[in-house]
Amino acid sequence: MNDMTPTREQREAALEGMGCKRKRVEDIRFTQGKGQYVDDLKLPGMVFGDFVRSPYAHAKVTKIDATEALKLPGVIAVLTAEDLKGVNLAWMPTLAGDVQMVLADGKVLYQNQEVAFVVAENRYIADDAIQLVEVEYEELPVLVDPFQSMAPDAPVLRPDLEGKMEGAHGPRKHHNHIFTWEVGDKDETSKAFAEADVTVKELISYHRTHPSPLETCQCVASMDKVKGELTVWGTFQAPHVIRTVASLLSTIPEHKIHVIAPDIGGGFGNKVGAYPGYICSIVASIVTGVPVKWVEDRMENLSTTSFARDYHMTTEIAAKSDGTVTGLKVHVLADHGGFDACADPSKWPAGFFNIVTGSYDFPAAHLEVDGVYTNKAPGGVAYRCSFRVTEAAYCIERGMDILAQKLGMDPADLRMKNFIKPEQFPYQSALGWEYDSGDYHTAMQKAMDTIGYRELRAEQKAKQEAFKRGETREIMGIGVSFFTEIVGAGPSKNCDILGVAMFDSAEIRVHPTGSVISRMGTKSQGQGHETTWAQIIATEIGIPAADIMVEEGNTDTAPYGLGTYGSRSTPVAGAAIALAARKIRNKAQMIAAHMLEVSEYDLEWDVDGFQVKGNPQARKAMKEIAWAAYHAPPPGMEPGLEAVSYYDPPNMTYPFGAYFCVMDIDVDTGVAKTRRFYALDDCGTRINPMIIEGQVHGGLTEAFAIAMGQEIRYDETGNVMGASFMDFFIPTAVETPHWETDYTVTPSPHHPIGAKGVGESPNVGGVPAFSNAVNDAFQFLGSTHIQMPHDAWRIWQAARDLGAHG
Ligand code: MCN
Ligand code: CUM
Repeated sequence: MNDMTPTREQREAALEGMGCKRKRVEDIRFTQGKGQYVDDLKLPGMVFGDFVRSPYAHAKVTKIDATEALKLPGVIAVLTAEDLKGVNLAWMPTLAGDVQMVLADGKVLYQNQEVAFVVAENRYIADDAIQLVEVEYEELPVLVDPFQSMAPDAPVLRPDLEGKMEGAHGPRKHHNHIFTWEVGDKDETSKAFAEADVTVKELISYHRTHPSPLETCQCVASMDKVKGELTVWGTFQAPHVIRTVASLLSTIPEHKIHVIAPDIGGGFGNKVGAYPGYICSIVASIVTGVPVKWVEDRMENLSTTSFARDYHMTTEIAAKSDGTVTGLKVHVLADHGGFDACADPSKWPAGFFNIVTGSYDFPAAHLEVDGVYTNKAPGGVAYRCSFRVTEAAYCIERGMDILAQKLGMDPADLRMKNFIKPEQFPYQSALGWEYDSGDYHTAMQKAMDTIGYRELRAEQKAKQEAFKRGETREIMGIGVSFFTEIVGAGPSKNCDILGVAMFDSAEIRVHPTGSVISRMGTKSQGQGHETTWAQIIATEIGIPAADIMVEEGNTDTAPYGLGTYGSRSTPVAGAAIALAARKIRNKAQMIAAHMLEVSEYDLEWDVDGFQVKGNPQARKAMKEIAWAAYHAPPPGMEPGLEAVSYYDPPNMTYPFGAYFCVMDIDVDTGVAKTRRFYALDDCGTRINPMIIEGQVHGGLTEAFAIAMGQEIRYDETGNVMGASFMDFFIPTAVETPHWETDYTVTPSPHHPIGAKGVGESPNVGGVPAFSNAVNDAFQFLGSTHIQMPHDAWRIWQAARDLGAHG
């Protein structure tokens, strides 16, 4: 070996494979303003579409007159529900098994609902024309409170469902009822409650909020009437699903539909669903024969395109006097707005909310969810949530704190006592999940030691006494949160979207010179897939990540996949990538054996090539093997070096984490300052520690926003408050706390590289940590539960109601 021969460590470092803090390759274009987003697209002859929207939350639409609008120079068309009926698209199916108006068909069900679609030469003309479309409304009684939805005299929101007492998920109890979803053993649970030493019960509400990505939802639809081909560029988290849905709805054959998701400026779940803007743009392009662009503004995005949460969870826990939990009972009232357009796998009307037993060994549990209609925007689930896992984590983590308070126990100790033990994995939960792996005690202990938990409790106690003596107006809260996530939807046995199983895919092609193009069925919106997917391939086939190009989002070139949401990309596509790479490595082994004139069984893999066992000098690097694959493959072997893998996961993955929030609250102003926030995450094998840290920082910032103020609120007439960034809390660097991150590694036993998802964990664990901190601060004044969001005004009110203002 001469001095120039790289060492094994150097060869390994050159790969920038799994475990490497590789810098994000996509940022080279993003930070230079060179990303290509939908709105950057300018096609010859392209026109613009925009919506006439309803000012009322509930009204009959008695007349739409576009005469004056059509007279405005530059206006090309005005589409209404009547026009869409001609192509059978006035209503569209939702992912949740409901139907949704594309344009108001006789009535509107929420403020800013789409009433007509104006198509004009440019956006300015379209906006002017909107003012000229004359719409007559007849106001109807408005229903905003989900607790009133099923009152006997509640207004009928959905006359189209009148008399239909069977919904997509079973029987309906009332004209505004959508579904009841029941899981668990009711009798067992009742028995646990009857025999309990201690029980607690609380209504824990998770308010309505919105993912609000910086880039709003948008698309460009272009129908080539000569070829009969439709191309749609759009902000799609799941491009293939959009293609299939577009084909089913339009009857254009699927191979003649090209769906392209270019760079996406944040999704956070907002870009999973199908919205009226997409349908109207497609129809308008079919009608006009020119490309039609639709770009939402901020208010439209916040007030109509999906929402998140709006879960009202009556939570009961039964326990022994020593703190051992024996039963959990949860009833959820779920506000779905005017249409049930929740984005869940088909069989899961409340997502994976039945992870609500959390990290604890509940012998018995029972859950019931009722979905109801109200005069609010449809959508739901989306916002860094893993299909209602964030609501579930909030529910159980608040619940455990409330139980600790009743028992007079420390909330961290109560959790430790009830954790599922390492030897219990794989663990069967009372509500039907099989947790793959976990080591909760180790994670919790590490978190407590790092943050100095006992010292903080001592400090808090001293502060409470000082407060009572009138020496300070500041109180201190310590928020404890330990979450178990469930990500990786999902196994075809129980996960599908509109009947398509939720597998994912990867295709890898090694070129003759040893560089690689790879394509996946997922679609990054900021998660850094171009960086991390290359790292998996680099480790698996020994080609440097820098020589591997990752491409997502073009349905013509990428293998069919179900997209990116529910932190499913690593658990599902990540596995497909590893398995496709292993197919390549297997073929490479045969080629290397031929080149070295040995049996393939005499070879072993080493970093970036195959070597003869016991004679490492005799080796062939993957680059040499790639060349041979194209010019001199072994006799009888097909040339080329590429592979495709479709992966149907055997189970979900269950990441977990221990989060602690230390907060100081001024009772006179209601201002809460986060002194420390510590987040320990376990997502199994870590592909890129820096990307994970970025994901955690982002998710925690969103958790902070949600817990501390972000809200989509409605007044009693259904006016949506907070539909602009003036009112909707978006934390900047000024408000955002400093994040301390940490980790443990408990690999997933069923995932080819042991990795679990992480993208949504910080939101799932973060919200309860913040809320528990606020609640913990006020406990000593006799408070049991303060509802979110905890903005200064509401904290001030809570302090006043507890008599803290003297
Ligand atoms: N990762 C890793 N090691 C692991 C797990 C993940 O290095 N053990 C890396 C992955 O390779 C990937 C990233 O972390 O680059 C996120 O992976 P994963 O947890 O699999 O989540 P997804 O890629 O499926 O992303 C979806 C998730 C969701 S559902 C929301 S919502 C959310 C989130 O990602 N939206 C985001 N993070 C976001 N981050 C940005 N910047 N923008 C969004 O819209
Ligand atoms: Cu639930 S928000 Mo993400 O699944 O895109």
